[in-house]
Amino acid sequence: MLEQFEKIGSQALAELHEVRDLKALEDFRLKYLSRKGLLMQLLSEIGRLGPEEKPRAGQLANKAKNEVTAAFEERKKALEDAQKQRREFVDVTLPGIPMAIGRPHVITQTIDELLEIFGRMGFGVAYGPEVEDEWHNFIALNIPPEHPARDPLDNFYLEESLLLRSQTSTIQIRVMEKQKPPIRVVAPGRVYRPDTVDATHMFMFHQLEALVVDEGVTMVDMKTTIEQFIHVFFGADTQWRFRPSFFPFTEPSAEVDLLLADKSGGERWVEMGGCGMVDPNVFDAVGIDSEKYTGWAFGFGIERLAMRKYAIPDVRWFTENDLRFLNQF
Ligand code: 2NL
Repeated sequence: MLEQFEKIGSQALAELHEVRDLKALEDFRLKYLSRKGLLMQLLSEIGRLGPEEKPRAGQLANKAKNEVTAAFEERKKALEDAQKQRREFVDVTLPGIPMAIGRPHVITQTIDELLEIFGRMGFGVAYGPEVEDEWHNFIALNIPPEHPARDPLDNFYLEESLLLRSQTSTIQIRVMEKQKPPIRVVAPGRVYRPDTVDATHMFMFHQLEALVVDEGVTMVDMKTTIEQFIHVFFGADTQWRFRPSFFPFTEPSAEVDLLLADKSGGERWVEMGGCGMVDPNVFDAVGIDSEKYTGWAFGFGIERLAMRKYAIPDVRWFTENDLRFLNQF
């Protein structure tokens, strides 16, 4: 009986030595240490021994139980630590998780393309402030105080006669104030008008303006430049037309229309922007000799250009930050 106590103890320790995972450890616990396990059975049998064997048996049984329990706890901790480490292990040889790479917004891409095309035709680039004074936004552009374009309800006025510019012509005025002819420049930028937002209107959009001033500049230069641009940007077979119009800052003036396929398979003329020969009053305002110099200018809506080129039906999509839209460009 006494040898059996020692045998079971060392047998348990030997088996525990072979335990490699927590599942086997649990099997081990059930076999030896649980209420019906072998070691507990031995302890319960002590009661049936004679008085001369009992103390020694109790000693051995308790020693075996304590040793096995201690070894069990040690093993358990070791296995749990190993498992935790395995969970935290980083395999540096695995391929990395690719970073999501961003891209320029479709409007930025369009502006880049416009600057590239006009750059190849010899145009420089100018920028200007989005908060403007009435001189650059209206007065120098020959827009008188009573003109409807100056209506407070049609502009974002700030304090002290400042406003968010309603057209990028303000940049061209600033260019002509600083620089004397020859001038050959395009000006991209944001403009602001309090329009009710729908598929074709926003309170903010982008414009590209061009301005050419030199001696002997005529409407032929304007028409040729616009045609070259349309053929490069939209394709050489794109049809377009001038339609007579009026702007306070140009005389004569024209709207530029593109011929586009419409939904029902037909065609229709759509407006892209306006242009014209710089009004002599504008030259007078910036101190350029209107007897010596002539010039032409246009203003195109950049959203409109992108919408026509990529068949985008709704101007609101540009500012919704929906990646399903943006990732297509
Ligand atoms: C439109 C019309 C236009 C201009 C902008 C311009 C600038 C100066 C002098 C004369 Cl400094 N003209 N710019 C000329 C004609 C039309 O824009 O409907 N844009 C969307």
